[in-house]
Amino acid sequence: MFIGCSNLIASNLPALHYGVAVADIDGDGADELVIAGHGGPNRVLKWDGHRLIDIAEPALADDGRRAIGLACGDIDGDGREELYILNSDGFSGPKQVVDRLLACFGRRWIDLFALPENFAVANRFAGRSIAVIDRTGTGRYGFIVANYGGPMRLYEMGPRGRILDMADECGLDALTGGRSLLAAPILGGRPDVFAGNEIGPNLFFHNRGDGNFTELAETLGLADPTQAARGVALIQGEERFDIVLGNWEGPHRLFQQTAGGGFADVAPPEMAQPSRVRTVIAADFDNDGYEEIFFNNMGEPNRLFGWRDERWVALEIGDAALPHGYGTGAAVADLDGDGQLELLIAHGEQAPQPLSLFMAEPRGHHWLRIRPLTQAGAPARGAVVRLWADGRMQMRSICAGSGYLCQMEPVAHFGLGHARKVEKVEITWPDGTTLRLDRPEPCQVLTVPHP
Ligand SMILES: [Ca+2]
Ligand SMILES: [Ca+2]
Ligand SMILES: [Ca+2]
Ligand SMILES: [Ca+2]
Repeated sequence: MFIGCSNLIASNLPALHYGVAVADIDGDGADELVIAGHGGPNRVLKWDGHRLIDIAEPALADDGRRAIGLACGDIDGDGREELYILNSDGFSGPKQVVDRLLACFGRRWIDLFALPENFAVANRFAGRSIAVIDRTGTGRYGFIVANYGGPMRLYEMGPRGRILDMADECGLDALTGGRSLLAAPILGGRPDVFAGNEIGPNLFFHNRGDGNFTELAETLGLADPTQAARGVALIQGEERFDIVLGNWEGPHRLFQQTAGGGFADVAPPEMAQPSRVRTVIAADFDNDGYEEIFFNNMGEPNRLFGWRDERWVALEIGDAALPHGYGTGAAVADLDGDGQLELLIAHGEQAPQPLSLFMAEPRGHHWLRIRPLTQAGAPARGAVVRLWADGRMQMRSICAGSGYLCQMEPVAHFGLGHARKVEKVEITWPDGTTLRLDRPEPCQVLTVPHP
C-alpha cells in the first residue's frame, strides 16, 4: 500500500517525537503538521509545494520541554484554532512543567496559561492525549486532557477571557490512568467522549444533549477493564460509527455499535492479535470508498487491515511496516492536494529516530474532500459528513482528537472507488444544523461555511 517518501521532509534528524496534530498553524488556509518534541523542539512542518519545511518559531518549538500530546480547536470563537501542548516530564502524577495553550494574535503566539489570571488553573499532572469538543454547539471548543494519575480536565474560555476547568461541573472528571481520547457524536447528535485507560476500565461519557455527560462504558460494553488501552479511532460501521481500540500487548478491539444500543467486539483473530501498539488510524488510503485500519507498533512491524469482499483482511503495508521503528504518534492529511492521503509516523520513547512519511500507491479512483467550518470560520471538528454515491452511504466525523496523542486533518476525506458521481453530501454540525449539497463535482476540496 505505502511508498516511503521521507526524503520530502527537508530536515529530519533523529529525535524523540510523540503526538502529531494537523491544523492551519500559520493562518494561510492550508494545514500544517505539528509534532510533539520530547526534550527537543516541537516541529511545525509546512508543505511548500515540493517538500515539508519546518516553520516553528521559538514559541511553538518550545525547545527543552517534554511535549507528548497535541490538539487544536478554536477556544475563543475568533475563527482561528488555538494549540494545546500537553507536557509530561514523568510517567504519572504531579509534574514540574505545566502545559501550553498557545493562541495566535496577529503574528504573535501567547501562552494563555502563562497569563496571571489563568496560571492557577493550568494542568500540573502528567498526561497523554488531548481532544477538543464543542459540547453545546456554540462553535467554541473546550480542550479535554487525559491525565495519568490526575483528574481529567476540560478547559473552556469563560467570561473576560479566563480559562476555566469545567470537567467537574459537566461530568467529565475522572481520576484514571488516561491514555487515549476520542470525541465525536457516536451515540447521538452531540459529541460524546471515549477515554481509553490503563489500570482500570475505559470510560464513555455520553453527551445528554445539553453539554453534560453520563458515564456509560460498562453498560455499553466498552469498559475492557483488564486491558491497557492505547490508540483509538472512529470508523464507519453499518449506519453508525464504530470504535477501533488498540490495547498494549493485549487483544485489539473493533467495537461495533449494535442496533440494541451497545457495542460488541467483532475484531477477527488476525486483527485482535496483540502487539506493542501506539497510534491507531482509520482512513481510506487507497480511495476505494472503504476505510483501512492502521496499527502503529513500537519495535515490531506496523500493520494494515482493509475491508475486502465483506470482511477484514490483512493488507500488504509496504514501506510503512518499519519493523525497527519505535512508533508513537501518526496522522493523516492530504499534504500535496492530489486527493490521496499521506501518512506521517513519529517515533521516539526508546530511541531517537527520524520522522517517516508515506504516500499510498495511486489507484486512480475519484475522491471528494469536505471541510466544514464553524460559525466563526474555524474547522468544525466533531461535525459529521455523510456522502451518497453508487447507492451507498459513507460517513466521517471531522477529527477532534484520536489515535494516540494525536489529531488528524479537519477534513472528511472520501474515496469514491469506481463511482464517478456523487449523489449528495449532508453535513451535520455539533449544534444540529444540517446542510445538503446536491451532486457536488468529485475531485475537489469543498470548504463549507456554517449556514
Ligand atoms: Ca497553514
Ligand atoms: Ca481562536
Ligand atoms: Ca480504502
Ligand atoms: Ca496527497
